[in-house]
Amino acid sequence: MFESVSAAPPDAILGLTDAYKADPNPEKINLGVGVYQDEQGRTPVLGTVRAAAARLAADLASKSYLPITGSADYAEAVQKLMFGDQDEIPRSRRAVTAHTPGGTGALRVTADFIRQNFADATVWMSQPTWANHPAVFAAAGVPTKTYPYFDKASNGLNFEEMIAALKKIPEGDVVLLHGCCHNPTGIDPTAEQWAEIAKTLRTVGALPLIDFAYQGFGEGVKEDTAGLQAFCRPGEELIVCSSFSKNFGLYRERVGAATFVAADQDSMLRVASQVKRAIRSNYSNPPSHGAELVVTILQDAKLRKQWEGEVAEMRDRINGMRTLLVEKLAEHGAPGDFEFIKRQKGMFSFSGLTPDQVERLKNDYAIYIVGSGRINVAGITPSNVDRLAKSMADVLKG
Ligand code: PLP
Ligand code: TYF
Repeated sequence: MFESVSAAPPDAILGLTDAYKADPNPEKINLGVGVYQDEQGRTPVLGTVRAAAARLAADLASKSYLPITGSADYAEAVQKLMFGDQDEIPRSRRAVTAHTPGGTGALRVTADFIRQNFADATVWMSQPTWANHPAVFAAAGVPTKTYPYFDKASNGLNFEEMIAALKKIPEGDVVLLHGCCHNPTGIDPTAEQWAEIAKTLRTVGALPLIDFAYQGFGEGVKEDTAGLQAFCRPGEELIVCSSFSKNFGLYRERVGAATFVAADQDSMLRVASQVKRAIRSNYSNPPSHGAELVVTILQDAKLRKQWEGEVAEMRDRINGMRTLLVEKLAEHGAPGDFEFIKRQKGMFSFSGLTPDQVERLKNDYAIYIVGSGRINVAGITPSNVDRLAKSMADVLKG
């Protein structure tokens, strides 16, 4: 039967890593997949993760199954991390958090939940958004549509058109927002804009779905919850899909969470039963190790503080590279104003490079960038920034 199977296209982002690995050029630069790298181009295991792993190895109690939604300790730690001092939601016990395999697992559980419980709902996504977003919802049979987000002219947010589109969304639809560090643009709404977005969704009766994959990479672990907070009003519903791949460097451990905030505890219990149903027929129950590492770090005051320092170090290095890249582009006479790169938040920079220019960078300079022109700033180092800026300047000059 397999002879009738046609080849599927590679993942637009992960496929780029394969092409990079196969490139024999010793000066090649990988700015594709969103993985943090240090000054030496390595993706290190965080010191806090090493310390937590050592503790877990010594104290390992059991490898029996976890509950379908994971451990209660993890759910509590995740809620504390994202809701912070604003603890009305955890206190009123109106949210259920399921530990999922990564942020992608959280999105898929959410997609299945939406399909099974709101059969007519459409999920609205920013234009552009993470390449995997439409695919995850499509795989679950959930229709998707887009709302305007990026303004090419200003390299900023097209807020007026975004709000105008959100105002037309039918009641009962779901609106996917990036909690911080928008992927791929690096452009986040301001606090005032978040408040207006929340108000608009409230008015039309749409359900907010926050994808929170980069907490700590924008302004800070606490600061980056500002957008989310706009939706946390007593009695209001929302869904949050968290990922700890980036901020704990736990990519391959697959640590994420889907949190469903209901109006009250009674409603939450019914939602929780449906979330469990969605998980049972998917992966049954989550893997434990990565989540145990996260809980160990977040529950220990000293490790927690140290972890915040490690996140700050990653954030500061990325921002340092933004500044350096802008300087180097000017030095090499790249045409245009690149100050916007410094204003963008998180790992990515939407560079404005055209698909043609991205292709030339790959073929002629062995520099790998996603076709949309998205650069993983975390892949820039003091040793490759000069060659990168010179190559970018070359292709930009035509
Ligand atoms: N959502 C966004 C916006 C992302 O950039 C990513 C990146 O990996 C994810 C979700 C998925 O995270 P994970 O790797 O934990 O599945
Ligand atoms: O956008 C990125 O680069 C990260 C990593 O299918 C990623 O979110 C990319 C593609 C993918 C899974 C993860």
